[in-house]
Amino acid sequence: MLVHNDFPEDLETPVEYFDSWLTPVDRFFVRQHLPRPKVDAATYRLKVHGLVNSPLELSLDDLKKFAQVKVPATLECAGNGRGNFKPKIPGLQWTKGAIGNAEWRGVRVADLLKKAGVKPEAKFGTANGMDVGAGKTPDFIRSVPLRKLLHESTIIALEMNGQPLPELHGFPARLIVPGWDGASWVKWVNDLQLAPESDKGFYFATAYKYPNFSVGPGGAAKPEEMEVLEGMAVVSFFSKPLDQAKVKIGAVPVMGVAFGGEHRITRVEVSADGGAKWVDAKLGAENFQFAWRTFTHEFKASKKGYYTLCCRATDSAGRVQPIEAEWNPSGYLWNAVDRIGITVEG
Ligand SMILES: Nc1nc2c(c(=O)[nH]1)N[C@H]1C(S)=C(S)[C@@H](COP(=O)(O)O)O[C@H]1N2
Ligand SMILES: [Mo]
Repeated sequence: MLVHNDFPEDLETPVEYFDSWLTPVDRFFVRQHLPRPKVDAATYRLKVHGLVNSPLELSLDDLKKFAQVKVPATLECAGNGRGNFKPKIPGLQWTKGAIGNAEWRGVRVADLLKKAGVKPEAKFGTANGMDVGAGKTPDFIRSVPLRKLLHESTIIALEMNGQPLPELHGFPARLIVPGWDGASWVKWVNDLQLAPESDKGFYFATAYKYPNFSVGPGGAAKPEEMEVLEGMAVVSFFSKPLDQAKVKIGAVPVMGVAFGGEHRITRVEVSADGGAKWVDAKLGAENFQFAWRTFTHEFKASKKGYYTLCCRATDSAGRVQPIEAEWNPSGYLWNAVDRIGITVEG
C-alpha cells in the first residue's frame, strides 16, 4: 500500500491491484480523519432517532435479524487523484488509488426507517460514527438526504467481501451510499438522526463541496456558490501494464477498471498513440449499477518504441472522461483520461 499517513492510517491502493473485480480487503484503500475508535461488539448499539415515531436502539444481533441484502458497490474518495491537479491543492495527495470495489452485505436503511416510522418533516438522516473529534479536527458527521437513504441499495453494512467488516473499514457497521463520494459512507456508525435540515458541522456544511461553475486553475468560489458533492464522476484506471513498464514486441495484455458513480459503465476505449486513435476495450461480465467494471484489451505492439496508452470511459448517462479534469479548490472528482507510458523493446 502507499502510505500517506500512518496514524490514523491513510493508505492508497497501488493500481496494480485493480486487476480483479473485487478488491481484496487487505488491498482496499483506507481513509480516516480521526483515530480509530475502540469498539466492543457486545455493547455496540445503533441509535435511530430524531424525527421518528419510535426511536430504535439496535444491537448487532438486532441488526442481523433484519433482511440482509448484498450490494456490490465501488467506494471512491472524493479526493482521489487530487495529487494530479496543477496547481497543487492542499490535502492528501492521492494519485489514483483511493478507490476500490467490494460486495457489501447488511440491512437496508429503508427497512430500519420503516420500523422507526419517519415523520413527514424529516428531510435528512445525519450519520455519526464512534470516532470522535480530536484536537483541531472536528467529529466526522455526515447528512444524507432522505431520497438517497431510502434507496434500496443504501445499507448499513456488516460485511465486506463475505467477512465481518474489518476495523479499518468500520467494524461493526458502516453506511453504504452507492455511487456517492466516500465521505458519505460513515464508518463505525452508531447514530442516525432524522432531521428537517442537514448537519451544520464542518464535514457537511463546509467540506466535500464543489463550485457550481468552473473556477479555473487556482480559482476560488464563494461559500454560497459551493454545492454538496453527491454522485461521483466517470473515471477509469489502467492496472496493467504499469506506467513506464518495458514489454516485448507482440501482444501486450492491457487491463483496468472503470466507474461511473450512480451510472453503469457502457464503454471503455483505449488508445496506444496518446489519444489520436481509439479502439473499444472488452468490458468485464460483472455489470452492476454502482460497481466498477473491469476492462481488458490486447495492444498488438509490432514495432519497438515508446507508446502512450490512454483509457477513457463512458457511462449510461452519456458522460465521457475529459482530457483534463476540472480544477476545483478542494481537488475533488479528478477524472482525466488515464495515461501511462510503456517501452516496447525489440
Ligand atoms: N466515521 C468515519 N467515517 C468515515 C471517515 C471518517 O474519517 N470517519 N472517512 C470517510 C471518507 S472521507 C472516506 S473516503 C471513506 C473511506 O473508507 P475506507 O477507509 O473504508 O476506504 O470513509 C468515510 N467514512
Ligand atoms: Mo474521502
